[in-house]
Amino acid sequence: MNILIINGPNLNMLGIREKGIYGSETYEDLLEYIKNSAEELGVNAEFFQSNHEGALVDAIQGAYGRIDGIVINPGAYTHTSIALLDAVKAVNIPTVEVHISNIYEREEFRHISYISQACILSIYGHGFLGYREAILALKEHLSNLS
Ligand code: CA2
Repeated sequence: MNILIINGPNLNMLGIREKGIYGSETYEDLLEYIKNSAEELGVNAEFFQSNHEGALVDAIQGAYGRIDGIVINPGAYTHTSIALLDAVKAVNIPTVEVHISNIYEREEFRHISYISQACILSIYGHGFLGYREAILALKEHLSNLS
């Protein structure tokens, strides 16, 4: 089972500022955590991070025919991007949305998630654990399909 983990803008800056919201661990720590989780859960994980909306769309399109499930934290594009929503709809790959923080308990502009409409599940406010939960949910979802 091949899973693509996509992280959007500024997630590469984790641990540098706003530690009260996102914690003090870095993006490299996050990758390490997801790699270990994926290994334990017996899935093959591939990683992509970009600060550019079009590059994120390209990564989703590039998953077509190759990847069984997507875990995506679109960062601030969550709240603005119809292009990312359309990309997930276009490839029709089971996708789980993850947010480290609880976007629904923060500023009102973070309460909208366009991509959630195309996702089988949205996980928010569980920190790094949310990524592990997302992989597990995809595993369950995909095993129910086969
Ligand atoms: O909670 C999440 O995972 C978010 O997707 C993180 C995004 C934010 O725009 C979303 O509303 C919620 C931000 C990514 C990290 O941004 C940083 C900001 C300052 C310092 C370090 C990272």
